[in-house]
Amino acid sequence: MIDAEKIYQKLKDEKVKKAVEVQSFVRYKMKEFLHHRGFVEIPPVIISPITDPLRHSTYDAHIDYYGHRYSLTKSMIFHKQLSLIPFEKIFIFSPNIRLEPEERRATGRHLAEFTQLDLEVRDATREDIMDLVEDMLIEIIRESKDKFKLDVDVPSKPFPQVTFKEAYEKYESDFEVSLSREMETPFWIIDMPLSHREFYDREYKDGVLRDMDLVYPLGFGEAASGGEREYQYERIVDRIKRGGYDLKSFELYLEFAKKGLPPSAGIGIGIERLTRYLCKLDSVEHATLFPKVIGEPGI
Ligand code: ASN
Repeated sequence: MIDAEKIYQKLKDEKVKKAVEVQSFVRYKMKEFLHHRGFVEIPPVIISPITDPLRHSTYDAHIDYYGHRYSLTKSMIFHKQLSLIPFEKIFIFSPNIRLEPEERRATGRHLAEFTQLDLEVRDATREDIMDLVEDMLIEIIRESKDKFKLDVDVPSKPFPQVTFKEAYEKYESDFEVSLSREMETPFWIIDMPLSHREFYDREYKDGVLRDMDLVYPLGFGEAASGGEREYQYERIVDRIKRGGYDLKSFELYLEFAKKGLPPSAGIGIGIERLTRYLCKLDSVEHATLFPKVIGEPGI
């Protein structure tokens, strides 16, 4: 049952009000920053026959319309690649639906509906994107801290980097949580193995990818993920097969890949997670007015 009283009280919660104000400012500043760097904002895609299959388990959400099956967008990765046919640099405030399993509820970082600032740049390297994100976050954290008197440190460049292998050897599978608790500044985990990521992140050594996660310090966990992309038809086919997928599920995407996709790199930054980090909230559910908390009905 939907708890209307709880939702009503949340709308009067000063902590939530402030977080949404901070988020509004963050979105405005992100747009400004990216416009200055020559990016074009494209509108979000909410339903499509192609969406991110995602490596981790989420339940599929579909709607059927005139005999066509549309998925609700889990991420716009494929549309980002296609948007680089007309444009060199694009971004979207992309609403994503991910019907996450119950066990993710306790992370404080997952909602069934959230928004990511998703950006992609033609002919870019992973390092170009890391450099851009560092500049953008430093500016946004500094300006939000000043405007809202936030208790957050302004990081400096370059953010520390650790490879997946180093992190795994030190902390085993829980490395992201352990490192996040230990660090005092945002940092990158790079070179994820193929088994941990989707087929669209580019492989450069046997089974190692040209990709990266940005992680917040003080236990706030994953902030963003991205990488360089596979864009050549034959390589994409090979990666889909090695990922254990049926080629048929990606028929349409493969048709586009055959016609030609530009090389690119990009990243997606969770907006509610950034808000949570800036405002030091215990959960992303307090970073938005109408959260879809995992396992709990919302409006
Ligand atoms: N937005 C991510 C990226 O650019 C993909 C995702 O959200 N799964 O790599």
